[in-house]
Amino acid sequence: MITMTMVVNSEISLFEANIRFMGSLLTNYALTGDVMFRDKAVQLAERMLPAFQTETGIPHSLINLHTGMSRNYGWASGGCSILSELGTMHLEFSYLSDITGNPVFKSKVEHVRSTLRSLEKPKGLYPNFIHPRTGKWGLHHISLGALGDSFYEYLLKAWIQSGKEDTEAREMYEEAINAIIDHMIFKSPGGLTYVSDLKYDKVEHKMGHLACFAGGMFALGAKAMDNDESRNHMAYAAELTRTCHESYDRSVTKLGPETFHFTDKTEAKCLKNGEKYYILRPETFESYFILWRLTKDPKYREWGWEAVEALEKHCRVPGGFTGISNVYSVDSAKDDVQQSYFFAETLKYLYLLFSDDNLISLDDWVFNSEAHMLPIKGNPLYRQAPTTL
Ligand code: DMJ
Repeated sequence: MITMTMVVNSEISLFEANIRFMGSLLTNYALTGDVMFRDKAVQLAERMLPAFQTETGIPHSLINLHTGMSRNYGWASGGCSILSELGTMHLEFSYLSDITGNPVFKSKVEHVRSTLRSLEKPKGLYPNFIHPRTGKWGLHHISLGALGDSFYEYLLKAWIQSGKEDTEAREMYEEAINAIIDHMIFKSPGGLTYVSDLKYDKVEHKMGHLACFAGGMFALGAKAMDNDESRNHMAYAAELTRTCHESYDRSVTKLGPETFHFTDKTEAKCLKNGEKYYILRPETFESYFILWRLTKDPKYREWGWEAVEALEKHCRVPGGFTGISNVYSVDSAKDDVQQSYFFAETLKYLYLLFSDDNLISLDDWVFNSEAHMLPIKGNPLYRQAPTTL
């Protein structure tokens, strides 16, 4: 059969192409066994590979899939690559090698990870920026939210996905999370636990909505590690998720702002006008879902239902769902954008929160950063290529 491939001649984000397009192709292959999905994933990955052709092997952020030209954003600390982007390729590229028998994809992401591992880290923390030519850190901005988030998520999930064989991933996860616990987690005077951004030694005392995935990550890590640390990590999971719920509960719409601050006077509320928006993000519901599955505490379903009602009330419009610009106003302006992650993640996590545990069991699947499910080794749907067995 002759197939024709049209490749758009413009730049796209390597990270977004990976988590959204690659992730969904791989999930569809796992679920159906239809090689069309696997082969499309290979075509896409081969066109993404030139982004890794840098002096260090650390990929650029942007790639033109037609020409193979790649580069970084100018705003990213003098042309650096971004931690959450370069560190969020591992699940997909590693799985693609396993289902095709072609080691090239896995070798790229393994090299990125071992490069990161070999670097000296400030207080054991990973800055958000690294230069792909020099292999040196850029600005020492550190975050479990924007620009950092899914790097940590993928360390843990790579270990889980590998059937716990990938011990490098586990060690790096544990080291990174312990450094985060030591330097970035705080408790407010009102008793709310939050994970703050750091700029060098300066603590920002704010949490981004994106960082609300961390409750689920700590919980998943606690369950997978099953050791002396687990109880502690589970407590952080519950506390961080409660704080994210508070950021929703303290608004009139019962939806959470993009960032929320902790000062002497205010806790878990946004103090900056330009950051009071809610753009249909999933992270808080992702944590409700994982914590529900692992604890069976009914409050997570109650909180999830509050969210469903708030989405219906404030975000539903005749054509679908929209973001809003101010969660503290009942008649906020709407942004008229229905993000694709609303379907891939937000609705999926809310649906799974109210489903039986055996629908996409956490024992058999890991979710990529866009909530596309990838099988864990040992799941019969892993479909490993015979040559890699
Ligand atoms: C999603 O595209 C992914 O979860 C990504 O990793 C960061 N967050 C957005 C949705 O908020």
